[in-house]
This record gives sequence, C-alpha cells and structure tokens, in this order.
Amino acid sequence: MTTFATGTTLVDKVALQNRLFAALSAMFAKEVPLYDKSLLVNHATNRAICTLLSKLYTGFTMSDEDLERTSGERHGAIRIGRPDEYRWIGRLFACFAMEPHNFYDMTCVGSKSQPIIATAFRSIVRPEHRVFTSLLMTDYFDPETRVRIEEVLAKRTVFSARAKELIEKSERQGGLAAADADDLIRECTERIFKWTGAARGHQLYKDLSASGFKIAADISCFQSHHLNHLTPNTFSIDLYTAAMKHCLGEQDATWFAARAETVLGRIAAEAAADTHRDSMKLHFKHIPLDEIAKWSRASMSPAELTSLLKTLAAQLTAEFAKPEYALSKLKHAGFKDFTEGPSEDTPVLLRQDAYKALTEAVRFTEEDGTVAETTHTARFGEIEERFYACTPTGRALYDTCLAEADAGREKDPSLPKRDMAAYEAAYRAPFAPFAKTLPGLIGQGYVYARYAPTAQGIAAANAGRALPTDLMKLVELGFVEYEGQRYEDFLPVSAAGIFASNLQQYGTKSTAHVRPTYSQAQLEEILGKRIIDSTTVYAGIDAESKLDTWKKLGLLAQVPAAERSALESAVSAYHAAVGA
Ligand code: OOG
Ligand code: NI
Repeated sequence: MTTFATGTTLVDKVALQNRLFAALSAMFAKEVPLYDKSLLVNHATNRAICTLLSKLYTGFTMSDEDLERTSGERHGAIRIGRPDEYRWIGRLFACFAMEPHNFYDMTCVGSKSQPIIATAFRSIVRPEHRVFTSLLMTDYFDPETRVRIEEVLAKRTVFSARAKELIEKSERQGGLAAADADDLIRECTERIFKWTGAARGHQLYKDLSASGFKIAADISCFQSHHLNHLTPNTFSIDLYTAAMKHCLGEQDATWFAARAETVLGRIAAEAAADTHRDSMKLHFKHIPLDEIAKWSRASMSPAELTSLLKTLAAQLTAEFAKPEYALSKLKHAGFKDFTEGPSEDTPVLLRQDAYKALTEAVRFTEEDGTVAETTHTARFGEIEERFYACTPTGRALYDTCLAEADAGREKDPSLPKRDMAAYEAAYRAPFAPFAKTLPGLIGQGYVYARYAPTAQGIAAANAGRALPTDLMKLVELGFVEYEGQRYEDFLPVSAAGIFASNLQQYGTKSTAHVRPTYSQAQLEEILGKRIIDSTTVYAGIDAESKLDTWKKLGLLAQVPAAERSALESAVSAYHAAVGA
C-alpha cells in the first residue's frame, strides 16, 4: 500500500491483479459451466498429487488454502478489433502491473497463419497471471472486406466513460484507492471481458466465416473483448487430461485408474531422484527454497510404493464416480486427443491441452432492428503446466525436436487414443537430445536459472576457504542454492494450433493486393509503449544472480574477464528493457 500526503491509500497493483483474475475466473465459471467443472477436476487431481507427496516426503503438507493459492494462476486470451481499443487494453492492464511481453506475429506461422499480431500482458518478475492479447489486422484483407469489418467495429464502445476515467486516475496517482479499484474490476467483469452473446453484422459474420476468416468474424461482430479462454495451471497435465477424458465419458474407469497409476508413478519416481527439489520448486512456486529443503524423503519399499499408487488411483477413480463429475451430461465437444508442447519427460517451456470449443447461442441485432438467433463456436477450455525457460539455443533445439515429433504424430493421429503408452514413447524419442533434469539442462546451456549464495557459502568465504567458481560445484558443496526460471510466456506455434483447432479452421492467406508485413515497432506504436523481450529478462536475471553470487563469495576477480563482461552486458540489457 502507498499512502499519499492527502491520505489516499492506494491498493498494491499485484494484489489487485490477483483479485482481478479471481473475479474473472468467477465470471467465466458462470458463463461456461464446463469451465467451472474443469476447475473441480483440477482440484481433485492436484489434491491427489499432494496426498502422494505427503506420503513420499516427511514434512510436506499442503493446506486447502495453499492449494487454492497455487491453483489460482490463470492466463486469458482476448482478441481486439481496433487499434484504439488495443491501446486502452494496454493502459487497463498497466493498472494491474501487467506489461506487454514479446511480439507474436501470427501472420507468419506458415500454414497456420492468421490475420493477427499479438503481445501478452503480465508482471515482469515472477508473474502468475497473463493475457494473450491479439489484434486483428484489417489491412490483411481486400479493400472491400476491410471497409466492411472496420465499419462494424467502429460502432462498438467497449470501454465506458467510467472505465476510462478510472484508468486515467490510476495513471495520474500511480494506482487506485480501494473503492475505485472495486469499480475498475466491476468494469472488467461486467463489461469489458464479459460474454454477452450479443452481436452485430450477421451478413459480414457469414461472409467472413465462409471465406475462411472465422477469426475475423469472432473479433469483428461481438460487443466486448470477451475471454476466449481462461487457462488454469495444473500440477500434472497428464493426470488432469486423463481425468477430463474420463469425466467426459471418452475413457472408462479401468483406463483412467491404469493411467492415473502410471502418471502418479512418474511423479513418485521424480520425487525419488536426487534432483527432486527442482521440480517441487517449479510446481510449488509459493513455497520458499529453504522450506522445501527441510522435507526429507520417507523410506518406502517398492512393494509399498506400488500399493500406494494403486490405492490413490482407485480413490481418485471413486471420486470421479460422484455425480458432480458427470461432465458428459454438460454440453461439450470432447477433449483434444494429444497434449501440445514437449514430451512428458522434457521439462522445458510449457505443455497445453484443452477441451474443444463449445457451441454457444448468439443473437445478432442489426441497426434496422432485424434479429437473428444463431450459434458461435470459439470458446474452449485450456489447461497448462509450465516448466523451465529456454535460452535461444535451447529454444532452437526445441523447435527442431517439436517439428520432428509433430511429423511423427501426423503419420498416425489416432495412436494417442488407441495406445497412449506407444504414443508417448514415440513422442519422447525426438526430444532425447534434451537432458531431463534441471542441472542437466543448465549444463547443456538450454535453460535459465537463478543463483544465490547460502549462509554456509558466505561463512566459508569469510573463513578464507579456497572456493571454485564453477556454480554447480558450489551447489554440490552446499555453498550456493539455485532454482530454474519458469517459462512465463507463450509459444506462437502452439498458439496458432490453438486458434486453428478451436475455430475448426486452418490458417488463411491474405487477400490484400500486397500482403502486408508487420513489426513489433508497429504494435508498440499502437500501444504507446515498448514491448519487453522476455528472453532479455530471463538472461538478465540469470546473469545478475551469477555475478552477485560470485561477488558475495569473493570470487568475482577469478571469473575470466570475457565471461564477466558478457554477463554484465546481459544485465545492462535487462535493466534497459524493464526501465530499471
Ligand atoms: C489465443 C491463443 C494463444 C495460448 O495459450 O497459446 C493462447 C487465442 O486463441 O486468442 O492463449
Ligand atoms: Ni491459451
């Protein structure tokens, strides 16, 4: 809280952000009953994982409150039609300490291209929530279509005078007082991001859909920046997706129990490995490293473990037999057959999956009073699990591995449904070049981390002990602690696949006389602010923590000058990017 001389107390922007996303989640749960139920399923699978971990680790507990907190993370997706609306959205998110990160040009993703450029709004450091925010580029179309789209878009007012006033006030004051903050959140849930099913321009909608531009129809004809999806985070995407397929009636109880046993078994194997703390930190990001360090592994025989896994899988299967999990009774279009992203054993970037887009009622009302009752299929139910942020080399390798894995999958698309184990083995193979543990990935130079000296390390340095500069050696000696940096952004190819699959329409070519090209500078101009490059930030945090660790251990002078100056440049670039 900041208190002004005038006595106004401003609400912390990150606290406000958490409230906004809780409110959006409640709004979306009312709009989409299947989303509400999917949260229940996620809670049950996350709870089962916590029960397993509490048996594997002495000292591990997770209260319901902590579980709710860890499960409260969301990312949303909105699609904007006009540059002036886009600028207001950027100013709105700034009231919640969310800044634009990365430029995503969806017009340049090969066969999956769409007439969209985008950025994602999130906090700069340790973000929880994010919104992928697209802008429809009308110059992608032939002049006639362009004019028709712009005419329909010109008629809507998404931001009320009150919303604009609150945003301006927040900019002036550096934040909002409690009552104003409540009002701004209400503007978000009752207007800006709300689904109303009210549309305009039915002929345009039909023409755009018929010519392969469903995305443009989805953006142009509606009256708000409604959420296309709101994605929760899960402790295990494999357990969650199996549960959803089972609750939606696509897989029976026997299949689910077996799959749950396999997936829980993998979590148990990870917990038994020497690097077990790394994945705990990744998934339980609110728990401090020193707290995690206190958990000790319980001793358990292989037979005891097998029986524990069977019991937990059976309990979860019984839980899902309760009537509240009968998701198949709700209107739905099924679950995707496979998960996007790296293979299950490769902890980089992120893995995403979804239930498919629902068909929802829409009412078109034209200026002459004509009304058409129809349906629209665009909003779907995504889930995600996040892993380590890649360096540019790691990312390039990922892209190569992914292309190979995707090509393999396309040869036999029904394999995941027929034989999950065989599919997983085939999908893992192309990702073999990646190490499967955090120290392995750091050693390969594929992911970013952050380091800090331990009290023991500082004591050793103060005692004049000769120490190596190798950070992983210092970690082994107990003189340095480290954690992987979590990937906090999006994957354009995965995003393009999501656009395509939920619109049931693959990419589209420009119909303009000359195909336009787009740049980050153009989107920055629209926003009126700079877009942060997240790799610069990950690299800067990594470099700064290394330099700081060496400094505190009195080792800086021993680091080769070239390495030191490379790290110093990474830190300067980071500070420049975030304006520090
Ligand atoms: C955005 C798609 C991007 C993701 O998770 O990659 C996205 C959209 O469908 O509007 O949300
Ligand atoms: Ni998404």
